[in-house]
Amino acid sequence: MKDLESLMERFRGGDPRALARVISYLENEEPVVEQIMEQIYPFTGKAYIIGITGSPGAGKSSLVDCLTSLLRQKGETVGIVAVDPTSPFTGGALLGDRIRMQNHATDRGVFIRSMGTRGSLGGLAHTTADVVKAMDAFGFSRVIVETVGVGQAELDIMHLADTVVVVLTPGAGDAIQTIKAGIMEIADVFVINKSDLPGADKITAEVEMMLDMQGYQQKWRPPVIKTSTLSGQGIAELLEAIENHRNHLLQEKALGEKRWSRARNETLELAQHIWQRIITRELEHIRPILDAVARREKDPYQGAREITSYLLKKYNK
Ligand SMILES: Nc1nc2c(ncn2[C@@H]2O[C@H](COP(=O)(O)OP(=O)(O)O)[C@@H](O)[C@H]2O)c(=O)[nH]1
Ligand SMILES: [Mg+2]
Repeated sequence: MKDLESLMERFRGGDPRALARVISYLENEEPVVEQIMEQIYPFTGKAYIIGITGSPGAGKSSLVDCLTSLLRQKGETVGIVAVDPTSPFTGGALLGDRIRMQNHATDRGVFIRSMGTRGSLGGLAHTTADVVKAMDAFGFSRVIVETVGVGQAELDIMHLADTVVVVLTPGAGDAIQTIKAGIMEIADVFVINKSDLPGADKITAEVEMMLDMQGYQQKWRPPVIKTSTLSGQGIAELLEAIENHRNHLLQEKALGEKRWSRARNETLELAQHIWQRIITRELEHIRPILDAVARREKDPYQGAREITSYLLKKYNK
């Protein structure tokens, strides 16, 4: 494909419009995805990936904005993926986000992309992982993934981060709800944002207490950091905590392991999705086997074996 060749050339040359185009392809699951991945994957693995999750309105985007400014001061380049599955505006952004983004609009060292409900083969988490790879391959030294922490999909998305930051705010029940959502377990760093509001100390103590109760056998105890994006309080400390966690992973040789199991899971999931698709596509052909099981002429195990051997024969090329 000729177009792809010139697109990739511009991508390698650092043209942000080429990156935007590549991401659109990845999001829309065009057949070209596989060709793009073949080209960009060898260049991935250099960026450090930071995940930021928390309830809507917790201040995630504001924190990303502050962190980005600080990272830029330190000479890092930053790719940002904002994932909001609840937003119907695919590729769009909330008004507040748009205004914030303007702080970095003219900065070549920053690239921001919003993603909505659109998922492809493997769903939103998988597409997000591919978009992160594109930013990584493009050469950003840090990629930040912001996602609304409400359910399993967001937890899945956070698995692609090297360091996961969970954002809480002063307010009744917030900490307790977070445990229920299973987010507590994936946090490497806790942030109590809006600590300019009353109640910040209380929730900080609550989280520390929960960490105490977990009776940390792990070598890393997530720090709890109070921030305010209004005053800038705690932002430098947050970045330091992220870098500390990164150093911890490197020291323990845990970063490589983390990334190894990520690559493994991703590949296996993809293979499973491919098989699921094949089965769906072949439903008409395997129908007689299913009917035979329904008539109790074959048992389900026998039926499954026959389907498998039929598919293996057919797709063995
Ligand atoms: N008081 C206070 N408000 C904040 C702080 N950070 C963000 N906000 C406000 O909280 C609202 C939601 O922020 P946003 O960053 O969009 O949250 P997100 O939905 O988690 O991305 C906005 O009106 C922000 O101005 C903070 O540190 N203190
Ligand atoms: Mg946001």
